[in-house]
Amino acid sequence: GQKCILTGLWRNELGSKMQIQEVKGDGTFSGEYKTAVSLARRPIQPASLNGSQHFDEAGQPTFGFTVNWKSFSDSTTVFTGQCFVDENGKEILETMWLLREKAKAPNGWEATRVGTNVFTRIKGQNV
Ligand code: B9F
Repeated sequence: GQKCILTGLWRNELGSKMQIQEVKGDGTFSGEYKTAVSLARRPIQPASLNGSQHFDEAGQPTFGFTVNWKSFSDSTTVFTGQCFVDENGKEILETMWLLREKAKAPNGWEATRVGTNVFTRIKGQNV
C-alpha cells in the first residue's frame, strides 16, 4: 500500500496548522507549529517543533515531536502518534499530547494538560 509521509502542511480539528520539513535518513524532522488556540495573554507566535519517526514496512509509522512555545509562553507540549493512510490515499495523524505549564514548585497536580488531536493534510506530498 501507499506510505504515509509526515512531510508537508497539516491542520487539526482545532484549526492549528503545522509545517513539517523533510524527514532525514535517521528519521528526525523539524518544522513549525501555529496553534489556533491559546490561553496566554501574549499574542500567538509560530513555535518550532522537533521530532523523530520510525520507518516501518507498512508505511504507517509512529512518531513523536516536541513543541517549544518559547516565543510567547514558558510551556512545552509533546505529541506522540501514528501516521495512517487509507485505500484512497487519505492520510491522518492520530496523536495524543501532554502540555506542561511552568509551575512555581514541584508536585503541582495542575501543571500538565492532556488531550488528543487528529491532523489532516492541507498540502504537500501525496496531494
Ligand atoms: O495556551 C498555551 C499556553 C501555555 C502557557 C500559557 C498559555 C500555549 C498554546 C498551547 C496549544 C495547545 C493546543 N493547540 C493544539 O493545536 S498544544 C495542544 C493543543 N493542540 C494556559 C496555561 C497552560 C496552558 C494554557 Fe498555557
